[in-house]
Amino acid sequence: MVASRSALALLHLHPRWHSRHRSPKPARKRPSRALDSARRKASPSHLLHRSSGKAEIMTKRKVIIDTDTGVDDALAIMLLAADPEVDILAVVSVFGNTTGERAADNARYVLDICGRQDVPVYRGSDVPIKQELRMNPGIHGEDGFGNTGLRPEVSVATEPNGVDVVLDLVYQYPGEIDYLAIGPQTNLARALEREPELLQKLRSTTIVGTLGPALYRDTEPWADRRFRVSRDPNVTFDIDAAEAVAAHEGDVTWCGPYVTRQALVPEDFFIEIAQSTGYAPAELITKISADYAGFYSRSYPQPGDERVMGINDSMAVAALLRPDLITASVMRPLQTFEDPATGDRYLAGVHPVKDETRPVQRVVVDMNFDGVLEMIGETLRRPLPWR
Ligand SMILES: [Ca+2]
Repeated sequence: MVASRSALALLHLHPRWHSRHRSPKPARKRPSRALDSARRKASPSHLLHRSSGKAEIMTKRKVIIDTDTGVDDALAIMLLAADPEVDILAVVSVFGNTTGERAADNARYVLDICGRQDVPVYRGSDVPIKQELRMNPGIHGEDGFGNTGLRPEVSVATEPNGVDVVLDLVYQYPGEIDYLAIGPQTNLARALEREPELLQKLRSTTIVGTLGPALYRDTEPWADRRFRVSRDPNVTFDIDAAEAVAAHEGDVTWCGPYVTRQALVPEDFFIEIAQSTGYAPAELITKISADYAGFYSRSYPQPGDERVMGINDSMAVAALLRPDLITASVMRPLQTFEDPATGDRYLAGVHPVKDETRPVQRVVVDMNFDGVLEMIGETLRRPLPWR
């Protein structure tokens, strides 16, 4: 009896554990419109796994990455690019930390550095659904890469459009894809306009955004020191997109700054790995993060003036790949709040009202930060090539 109670407690704390390990739904045929079929042939989604002398087919986890590639996005992409059990079907760009164009090229650059030329990158949304375009040059530099000017040998083409590719992949692999959105949710919203059941056709959707869980009847959830610096740009830069995602049913997990800003990693952590290994991915992080770490160190002063940096987007990757690292989450409907001083609008998970009709989505409350850091360290110390 004790054992079964423990098992229930585990499921309660980690509600996605069950859903992440369910069997994929049977595939449904649908014609592909924009997908590069050559790429699919080049990267099989199955690999031969040998154990106990017998050959077994092990299905890789299929992931789409939707990114406004800045510094922490680069690290997040690396975590997925290095994982032999992950098949990155596509990387789609979105404006945010930088322009959509640079976000695409930066993602290409990261993947090339990691030896993952096989992973395709597509241009997604360059502007929000309705509101004016805003970006984050003060944190990630004009180019998203700390004004280093690094660019891939070949820029990402404007066609096919990333939203078309996402829809094609979802129809090709219904119920099998884990979607990771680590920028504004504009691509998701545009895909939802065309496929209202998108989130139900995905295996899961993990998003960096929301203020987290609002206190009971709180009307000002943004008034928290964790948000005083850069707030929640992924949501505020396109609130209409965020609201569209929040309004649809699906296995959606929001991992916002409430969680991610708690983990400020010493800059020396990355410098030490780069210097001791000489590996290109770790060296890239140290190259592009000098200004980024300066921003975080000024914004969140540390004892002894230690320089630190945020790893926001890596938290979402950890939540996706290692749900055991989520130490607490709550299921909540999401509600929009407006800060009258700035006019910025936010989403926060609120307590359900009587006869609640809004979709209930998962809001991460806390994570095992040491576990996430260990995951990052193991990744960056892994010799190339990563495939
Ligand atoms: Ca991001």
